[in-house]
Amino acid sequence: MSATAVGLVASRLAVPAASEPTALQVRADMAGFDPDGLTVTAGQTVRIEFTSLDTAFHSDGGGWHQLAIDELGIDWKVGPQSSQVFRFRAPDQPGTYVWYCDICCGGKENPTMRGTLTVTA
Ligand SMILES: [Cu+2]
Repeated sequence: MSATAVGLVASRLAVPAASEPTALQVRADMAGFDPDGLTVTAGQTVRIEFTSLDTAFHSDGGGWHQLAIDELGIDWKVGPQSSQVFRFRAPDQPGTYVWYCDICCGGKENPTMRGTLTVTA
């Protein structure tokens, strides 16, 4: 590892490192999702590592965040400053699906805590 890489790692100590860098990365904090959109191919098995950047000291949700897509039966939750890799099979039909977090920030009606999954042919 080069000195530059070590410096980058040290400057990002507050952010949990991805445990599976080859998975699609989605991070959540009180400001929303990063990124707030993903594109996957229809019928593919997709791995998403979902990370909460917030600490347990948040009064609004205790640092937990959710990524839910009702139409696909997805309801993933991660605890404060932790991550988990989830797998799902993208639907066969191309389309767009809105995901949301219903834990914090006023819940699923808050447009900040939303993202879009795009399924392409
Ligand atoms: Cu949230």
